[in-house]
Amino acid sequence: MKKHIILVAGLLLLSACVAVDTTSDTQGNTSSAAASSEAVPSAARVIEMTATNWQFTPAAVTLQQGENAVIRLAATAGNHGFAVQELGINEAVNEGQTKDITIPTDRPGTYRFRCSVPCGEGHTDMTGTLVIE
Ligand SMILES: [Cu+2]
Repeated sequence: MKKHIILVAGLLLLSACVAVDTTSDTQGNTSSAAASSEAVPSAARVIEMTATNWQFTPAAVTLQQGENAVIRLAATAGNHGFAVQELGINEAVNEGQTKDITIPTDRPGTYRFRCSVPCGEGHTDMTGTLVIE
């Protein structure tokens, strides 16, 4: 089930931006996705997310309390950031890069994530919702 979700997300990524040459090999290749990321626990759930001008896709993520979760953020257009102030997360991802962001899930709640890198006119609208339930 999870592999199917990852595969679908990977295909979406692929179709959304064929020009991106990411360092990970997750695009359509789920079998080695976990092994390619040394910092990610093998049991972690990976949520594929893209940052473009000017939105995160998906813009809503729901995680379970206590699970190991990683948001694999690909900046497919523009330089962006991913910040959750309450969780102490602030990562910058340049265009063409993919970064794995480990999400602490020990505190349930609804959090706002936002772009933390000034990226143009839509910057302040670049937000999303992270729910830990
Ligand atoms: Cu921005």
